[in-house]
Amino acid sequence: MGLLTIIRKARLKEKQVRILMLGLDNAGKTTVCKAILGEDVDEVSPTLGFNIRTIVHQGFTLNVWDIGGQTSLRPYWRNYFEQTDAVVWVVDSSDRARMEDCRRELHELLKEERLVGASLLVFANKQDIANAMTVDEISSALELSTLSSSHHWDIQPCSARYARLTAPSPASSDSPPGSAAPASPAASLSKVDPRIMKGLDWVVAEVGSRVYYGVQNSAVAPEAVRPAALLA
Ligand SMILES: Nc1nc2c(ncn2[C@@H]2O[C@H](COP(=O)(O)OP(=O)(O)OP(=O)(O)O)[C@@H](O)[C@H]2O)c(=O)[nH]1
Ligand SMILES: [Mg+2]
Repeated sequence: MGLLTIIRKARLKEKQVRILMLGLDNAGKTTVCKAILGEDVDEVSPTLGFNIRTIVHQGFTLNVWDIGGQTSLRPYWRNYFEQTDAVVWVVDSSDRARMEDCRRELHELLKEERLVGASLLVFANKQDIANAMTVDEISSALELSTLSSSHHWDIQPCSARYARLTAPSPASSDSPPGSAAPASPAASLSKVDPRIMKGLDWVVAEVGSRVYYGVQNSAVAPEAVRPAALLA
């Protein structure tokens, strides 16, 4: 067993997970992070470098690298590949015009040797927008099934602006007089789309299983790869 393998196993045993969050610009990567952390999703601007966010989920510490997706920044993505346990690829499901760009960038990314064996979670974000592409349409447009020989993958539909969508408007309370006060907008801001949390569940289950059954970033034998989306 090589030294790097030993280090990776030790890190996973400590339940430290390194996640790269990538995707085209405007996909909603930063907003997804903010939603998970219960921050105000209205306060977001394009990421010009990267943000590191720490998310504790099911006893795992997820170190999430949220990296800017603008075209000029994409050549720098490779600086972050080392020791990646999982890639979270965020898609703007309403951006039909750039879905082919999205497919190309994803497949280029996953050719990278340092990412072989890293699990892939696709967030089909912005499902709240009318006429957003469905999970099936996005899976097909991104040709996810062709990635099965090298990566475990799953796809989750979601909306990072779920908190905003579900926040009660101040004038809309229909509580009878004397009843408990309705949830304040601030309280509802901390709500996150449960489908995002389901995606994180999948990531920790995937990465956690390697502690016992294998080591991340080793080449995965094709027969061992079973996309969760197909198992459901
Ligand atoms: N309707 C809707 N808008 C969203 C959603 N998620 C993000 N947005 C909006 O999409 C825009 C881009 O969001 P960001 O989180 O900055 O996107 P990003 O992927 O981090 O972009 P870069 O940092 O440039 O790579 C913002 O105006 C967000 O408010 C969503 O689920 N629904
Ligand atoms: Mg961003």
